[in-house]
Formats: sequence, structure tokens, C-alpha cells
Amino acid sequence: MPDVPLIARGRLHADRVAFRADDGTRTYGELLGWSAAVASELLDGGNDLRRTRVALFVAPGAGWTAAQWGVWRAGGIVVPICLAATEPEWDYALRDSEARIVVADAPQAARIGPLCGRLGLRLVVPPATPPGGDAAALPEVEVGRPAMILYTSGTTSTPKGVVSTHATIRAQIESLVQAWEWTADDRIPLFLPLHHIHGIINIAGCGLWSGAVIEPFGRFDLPAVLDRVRDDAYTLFMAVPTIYVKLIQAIDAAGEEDRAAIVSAFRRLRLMVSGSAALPESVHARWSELTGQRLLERYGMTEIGMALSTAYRGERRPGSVGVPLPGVEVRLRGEHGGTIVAEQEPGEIQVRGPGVFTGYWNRDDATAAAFEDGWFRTGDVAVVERGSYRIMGRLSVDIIKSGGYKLSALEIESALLEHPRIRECAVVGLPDDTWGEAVAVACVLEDDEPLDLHALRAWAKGRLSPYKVPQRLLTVVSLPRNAMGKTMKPDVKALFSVSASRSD
Ligand code: MCA
Ligand code: AMP
Repeated sequence: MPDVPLIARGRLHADRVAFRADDGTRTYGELLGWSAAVASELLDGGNDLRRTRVALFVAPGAGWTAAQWGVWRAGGIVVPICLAATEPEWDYALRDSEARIVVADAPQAARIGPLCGRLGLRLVVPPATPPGGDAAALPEVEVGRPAMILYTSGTTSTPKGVVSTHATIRAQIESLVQAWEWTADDRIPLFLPLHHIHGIINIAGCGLWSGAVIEPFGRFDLPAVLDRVRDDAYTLFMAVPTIYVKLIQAIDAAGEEDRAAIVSAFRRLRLMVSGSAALPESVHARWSELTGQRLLERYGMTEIGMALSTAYRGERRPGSVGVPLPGVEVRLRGEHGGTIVAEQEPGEIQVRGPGVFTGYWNRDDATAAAFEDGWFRTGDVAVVERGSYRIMGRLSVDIIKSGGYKLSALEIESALLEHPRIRECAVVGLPDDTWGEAVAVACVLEDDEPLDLHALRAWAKGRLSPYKVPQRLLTVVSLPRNAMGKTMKPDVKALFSVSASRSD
């Protein structure tokens, strides 16, 4: 029976290595057999999961892809879960997506098992290696069927599920494969988490589509990644700006011999890409000076995949995110309506094309509000400068980008308000050399005792993923509000600079 596109492509490369890790290699053929076994187990005698939501709670690697393909081949919708999140966050994603099944590897099953029990979810632990034997007959899955729900934080206090189909995923992948000239000879490290599209689509999806080799890491293990770069293990490298900042720091701190070996190894890669957050021009320049690599910068979003990219062959101007990718249409919309045609005039980026998501899960109003005449409203503001786009900022002050993660100030505020000593709070993103933006909170307390940042962080880590936990804290007598009583976030940001200059 016909497979969904990404899996059908796997058949073209059956004998090639798909994943290489410390515990060995897995071929595309093994992924096919393994995922068929996962699908049979999920079907459990049935003939089609018919869009059942199946949460993935699996460490990055071949087992993750076998699980993803297994859900797809059984006709289900994959809901990748952040392994570093807290139990309340897992609870939210499982309930909101109306998941019925959780697929977990053995170590993760021990962590998620109790919650599955409480929510009455079926927990499936697939074989840890590709099994032999026959699989059940698998359903025919149409390309318009929803394939994945990814949770994204935004301008609401709870994350929204972004629904993509097999067809939108295919369009997102094919656009990048074409633009960046992926081939089966490519080899790429995968150290970004597998609950966002940077890891799922740009790295794993494009790699698997192309028959390339993927080297998974459980997390961004800087020394291990550098060792493999020195071994000439890769042709491609994709990361968020924070990772380039950390690599520059590591290279600057290395001894002369190590440093020479590392920079010459980076120099030999065919392409290095930065995205998920703004790449500071200083980082672009320093990386180029160190390694000779001009980072390719691209702009995208969970809802649309990648939209803009600087050239694979051609100019990669610092500060620019280039031009629309193949198959993607982009327009800038002015504050009072109308499409902007003049250079240097700012407008909201709006996107249309076959890679755009179909809607937010169970949120028709939010979906309707996210589109204008069929164009997706990104909420990001850009200008066109000498023919290519430059991102200027965001329409919402409540969205923060820290280390490539998109965070909602409202979501963090609502978690912090559960602290018994916090009466009111306002969360903002402050410019930060390493993280891009750092999460900062201004609090009005219930009492006059000081509140310690370390204690607050420890408390918050029980409720929020570690990367959402505030890095800066200021206690204030009252929050700056306008006549309507709304917190004025720019004024909250200013409070932090006043306090920093006072402590200088
Ligand atoms: C880790 N920490 C953070 C972050 N990450 N704090 C703020 N922001 C972060 N992003 C904290 C940890 O909680 C810990 O605190 C301390 O920093 C060190 O943690 P560690 O795990 O060692 O840090 P790391 O491994 O160096 O992680 C940094 C990272 C990671 C690799 C940059 O944040 C990361 O993987 N970011 C990429 C996320 C991503 O894939 N975004 C793409 C979204 P403590 O010491 O207190 O424990 S998709 C997207 O945006 C669109 C579509 C797109 O265009 O791609
Ligand atoms: P996410 O919702 O996690 O998919 O993050 C998407 C957001 O990341 C976009 O709306 C932008 O604000 C930001 N973003 C992604 N790539 C870039 C980039 N190259 N430059 C600036 N911002 C970016």
C-alpha cells in the first residue's frame, strides 16, 4: 500500500545508514521494519488509528523516528513532547491534544508512566532495536490527513497545538532540500530538541528525505559535538544563534593547537545555518572571521516552516534573512492595511504556500484570527533592504525568544502568580548576549521580605520547563500601568536597566 511521502522516500535509500550513534548505526531499511512493528503494536488488531493523537516521549535518535513513522503508518497524529518539561506541562499537552496513546522508550516510560496511569492513557514501549517478523497490514493514509501537532507558546497564556498534515510537512521539507541542495552524501548532527521544527523538519526531516546520515545527541553536548566536527563527521551544521555564541566562547578558550584543528574542521563543512532567532551581526562577523564560514540565515515559524533564507549560492549579508524559499510567498502588510512595496518601510510578515499549517488544534477562533485573506500573520515585523528581508522585531511584547525557544510572557506570569508570595508580576525579555533575550520578572510581593532569585528559580522549575524560568528578578512596590490598568511592558523593561545602572 502507498506510504506517506517521507516514509516512501525511505525505501529509495533502504541500504544506506540513516542514523549513526555511539551504539551503532541504523539503516533506512531498519527504520522501515522497526516503524512497521511500532505501527502493528499501535493498531493492536485494528486497521487504522484514524487520526488518534499519539504523544511521543522518546529520546532523539533512530528510535524517535521509528516511533514517528510508526504512528504515521498506523494512521495516527504524532504529538512530540518536550522531554525537559515539567509534569504540569506534559499534563497540559496530553489533555489539550486529547492524546489517547503515549509511545515512550523505556527510560522515558518510567517518567511519564504515572501520569499516563492518572489520565487513563495507553502506554506503548516499542522494542529498543528493530525487531524481525511480520507486521500487520497497514492503512492507506491520504496526504491531507493531519500528521503532527506541535505546541507553540504565543500571545495566549497556554500553548497552542499547531496542526500540520503529511502534505504540508512534505512541502516544508522539499523547499529546504531544494534551496540548500541536500543530497544522500550529507551528514548532519542533531542536537536540537525534537519537539520543535528546527530539529524535526529542518534537520531530521530533510536528512531522512535525502537519504543522508543523522548523528543524534541527547542534548547539545558541546565537547562531543566539537570532537565529531574535528573528525570531519559532517557536511552540514544547523543551530540557533546561542549555540554559535557558545561555540565562539569555546574556541576562544581553547589552546592554540585545538583551536586551529577546530576552526579548520568547521571551514571544511559545505554549509552552516543559523535560525530560530535573530543572529547578531557581531556573531555572524566573528564566526566568519574564525572559520571562514558565512552563516546562512533563515527565518521561519512553527506554523509555516521556513519562509525566508539567504542564498546557498550567493550573498549572505549579516542582518538579512534573505528572500522567500521555493514555493513560499511572502508579503509585508502595513499597520493600516495594504501591502508594502517600498524598501525600508516596515510591515508584518505574512506567508502563504503549501507548507502553511492547517490550524490550531481545537481553536477555531485563534486559527481564524491568524489569517488575513488566506495569508498567515506571523506577528513579526520586517523591512526589505536592497532586495532582501531584515527582521525588525515582533508586534507582541509578550513573546520572548531565549536560546531559540519561543516563550510566552503570559504563560510564565500565570505560573509565577501561583507563588504564595507573589501578588502581581510582569515578565519581559531583556537583551542578552548569549540567549538573545533573557526572561526577567518584576514582582510585587505580598510582604516586605526579600525574594531570592535562586529560590524562585528552584520553585519555578517544578512548574515550568527550565528554559522558561526567569533569569532576572526585580521586586517593585507597584508595576507601571496605564490608565486602563494594563501593565506597560516597555516601562517594565526600563525598570531593569535603571536597576542595573544603580548596581554598577
Ligand atoms: C538552557 N537553559 C536556558 C535555555 N536552555 N535558559 C534560557 N533559555 C534557554 N534556551 C538553562 C538551563 O535551564 C540551565 O539552567 C542552563 O541554562 C544550562 O543548561 P544547558 O542544558 O547546559 O544549556 P545548553 O544545553 O547549552 O542549552 C542551550 C541550547 C538549548 C542548546 C541553546 O536552549 C536549545 O536546544 N535551544 C534550541 C531550541 C530550539 O530548537 N528552538 C527551535 C524552535 P540551570 O543551570 O539553572 O539548570 S523552532 C523555531 O524556533 C522556528 C520554527 C525556527 O525558525 O526554527
Ligand atoms: P517558533 O514559534 O518557535 O516557531 O518561533 C518562530 C519565531 O522565531 C518567529 O516568529 C520569529 O520571531 C523567530 N525567528 C525565527 N527565525 C528567525 C530569524 N532568523 N531572525 C529573527 N527571528 C527569527
